[in-house]
Amino acid sequence: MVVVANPPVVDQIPLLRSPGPRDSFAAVPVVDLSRPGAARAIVDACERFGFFKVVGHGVSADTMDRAESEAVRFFSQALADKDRAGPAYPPFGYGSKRIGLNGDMGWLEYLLLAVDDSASLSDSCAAPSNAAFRAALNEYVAAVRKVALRVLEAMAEGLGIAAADTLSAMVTEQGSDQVFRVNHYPPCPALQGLLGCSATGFGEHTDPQLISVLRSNGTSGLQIALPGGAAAARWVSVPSDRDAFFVNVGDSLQVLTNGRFRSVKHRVVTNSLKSRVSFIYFGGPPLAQRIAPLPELLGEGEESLYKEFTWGEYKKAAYKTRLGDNRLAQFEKK
Ligand code: GA4
Repeated sequence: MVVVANPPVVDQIPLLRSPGPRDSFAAVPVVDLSRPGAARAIVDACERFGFFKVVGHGVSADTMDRAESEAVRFFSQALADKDRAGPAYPPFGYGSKRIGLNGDMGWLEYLLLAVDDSASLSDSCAAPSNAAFRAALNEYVAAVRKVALRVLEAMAEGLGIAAADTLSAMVTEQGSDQVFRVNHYPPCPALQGLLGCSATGFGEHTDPQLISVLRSNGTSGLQIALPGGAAAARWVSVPSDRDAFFVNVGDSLQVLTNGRFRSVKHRVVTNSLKSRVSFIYFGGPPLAQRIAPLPELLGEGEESLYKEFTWGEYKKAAYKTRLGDNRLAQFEKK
């Protein structure tokens, strides 16, 4: 009898070209939230890249460090203990390597958690059960959500929308669909020998919500696609900054602005030596929220580029797609 060993799991994870120094996105737009002019700078960055870095946010290093060290402690447990916090589908809790429901794989493990109306981790998911970890995450989520709301208010101001809370209210309304994700990308030394290649940590995708706010430890790995016009998009590496937040425009915000803001394509490349830990807050609206261009943003005679849909409809459609699919395509008016 021939016994065929299961292929090592890394065989199922696509490879990417390892980033080099020349791929570094030195020109990442930096917005100081504490200074006048932030609103204008945010709108500019959202139009050009759908991505920017936030400093001057006022979140204490303590809040970030405590959440990070508790996360490191959680992920250093034995797999059997972590599995007790899962499976991640449907969809909340601990997950490892499998992303979504349709066969995407990445070199990571994660916690996917729901955030309730009062900005705490939802009690409907018992994971993580450790009280110190939960408390640290709750403190962090409350702080990062405030940053997200300030950014959404600044966007409305920069876009010239009269009601300052037009966008932020969508993620503070009762029943808003807020999600929090803790990602751990272990180093992938198996690939050290394969010259120039790294495992995909999280494959290329856009985020479906309005806005995502990310913070990572000092290990790089995040890349964004710079719009290439007629040419192919160029992937650039975002230098890590553990004291800053990085904001992504999501698909829903692209639609609300009728394409003026870009939903940024991004991915994570695994480091061969160091682990990366990241936290991402995803601000989504209630399921019944209609996602359509804000009337204030439509010029005379300008029509929506998209068919009408609710966030619930978009989310349902998103979960049927593969990570790298263009999810908005089926909602574009031809
Ligand atoms: C991308 C943004 C968030 O991480 C997420 C992801 C979700 C998941 O991991 O379950 C999705 C992905 C994300 C988009 C398409 C679908 C759903 C995996 C996937 C293949 C939590 C989200 O909301 O959408």
